[in-house]
Amino acid sequence: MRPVDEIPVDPARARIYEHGWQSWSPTAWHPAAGTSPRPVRPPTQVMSYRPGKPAPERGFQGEGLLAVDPGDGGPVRVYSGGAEVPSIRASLVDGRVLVSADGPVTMTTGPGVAPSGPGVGPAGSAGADPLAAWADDFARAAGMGPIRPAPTAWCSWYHYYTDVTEADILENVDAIHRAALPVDVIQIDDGWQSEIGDWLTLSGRFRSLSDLTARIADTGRRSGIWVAPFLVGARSELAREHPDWLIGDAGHNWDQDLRGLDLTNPAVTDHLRTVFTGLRETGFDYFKIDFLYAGALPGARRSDASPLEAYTAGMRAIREAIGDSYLLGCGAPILPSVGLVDGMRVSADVDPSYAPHDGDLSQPSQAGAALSTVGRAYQHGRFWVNDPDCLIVRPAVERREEWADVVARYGGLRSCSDRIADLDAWGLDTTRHLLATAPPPIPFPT
Ligand code: 9PG
Repeated sequence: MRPVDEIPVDPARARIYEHGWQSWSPTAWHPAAGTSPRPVRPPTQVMSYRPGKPAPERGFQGEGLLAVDPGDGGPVRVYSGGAEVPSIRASLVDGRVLVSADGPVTMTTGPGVAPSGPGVGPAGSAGADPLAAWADDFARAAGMGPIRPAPTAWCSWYHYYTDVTEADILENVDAIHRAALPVDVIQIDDGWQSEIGDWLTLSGRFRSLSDLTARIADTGRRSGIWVAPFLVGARSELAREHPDWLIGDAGHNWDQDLRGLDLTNPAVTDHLRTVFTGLRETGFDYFKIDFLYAGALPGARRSDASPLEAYTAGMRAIREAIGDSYLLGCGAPILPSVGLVDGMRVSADVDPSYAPHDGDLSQPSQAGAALSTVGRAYQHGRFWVNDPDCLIVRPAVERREEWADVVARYGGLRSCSDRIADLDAWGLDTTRHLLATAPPPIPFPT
């Protein structure tokens, strides 16, 4: 880490904005005297924070972006780095915020002070959001084209999880149709595939994807599918057949160790083209691509391309294969994905429980999902359409009205994920209303 700046602040009012590496990494404004969320269990550093870049014990570490509001009425200073996304640290020492970084960083000052609201900025402040101004410049530098409006979707994950069956999908297609819910896309999530990495074969709970997409099309809807294209499970056939395609440690989930793919290997990008071309031909034109961090793991690859050059090549191969299908990123390095996806998950997973089970705000919980949805609100309409994660409003969801309010205010992409039959009248009305009122792909009013 090299020193970058030293700012005298009002220690009681100063705030620091820490931008996390990927979709699930907590992202918010914090009191400068505090410490940001940390992984509670070791594998979480890789899976939900930044692999190989643990934050210091105290203070803050933004990945490619950090901002300091001195709390004395002075301008907000926004620190950001280039293509390799430096880690930028800040800590409060004797009335000064010390900023350091492990790569080149530039500083801009915002036109105003950070917006107010819980977790958003200092109480009582008002004015233009300096992060919005920074994001306008970043998008321009990334050569961003126009942002397409997102379709509305129903997603199988937050009720069925990995146990989802073809019959479950059809039950909900039918219920959505009968209730005339304004759902454009039926999105099949994790559980359809035979293994993580084996995207050409089905789990025992699905019989035929082409029959399923045809049934969905019969109701006038489109089909969407979840794939974790850069992730490989130890149990998969792909891991057995192509050990030379694998890189790094991508964590542990589904009771198995996980690796990433070497996206600098042309055989790997050819394989990805085959997978996505096949899914497109099966009738899908909406792709939720997940665990994308696994394509950008640190470490050596076949060619000497950097991890983020490799990541970009993998993303481009997918885009080529799916044409103008809708592309939603998830578990994705945020800043390196600008210009590569239509929509982006900007938060940790939502969950029927309000608080994360282990206290880690990168883990499934309404609190974690709301934190970064608010903390990245300015990215909507500038980088892509923000996906705050699915609306869930069945009676079993704790503090469901609060989650519906977050989606109403900060949700760009509107998707729902309850079993429709479980909804009571309030849940069904709220789902219908929020799906029908998706905002345009332009920045939220501040
Ligand atoms: C499917 C899910 C859903 C969800 C995604 C993603 O082990 N983990 O750290 C872990 C993190 C996130 C996660 C699952 C596991 O959720 O965000 O919407 O698609 O994958 O498995």
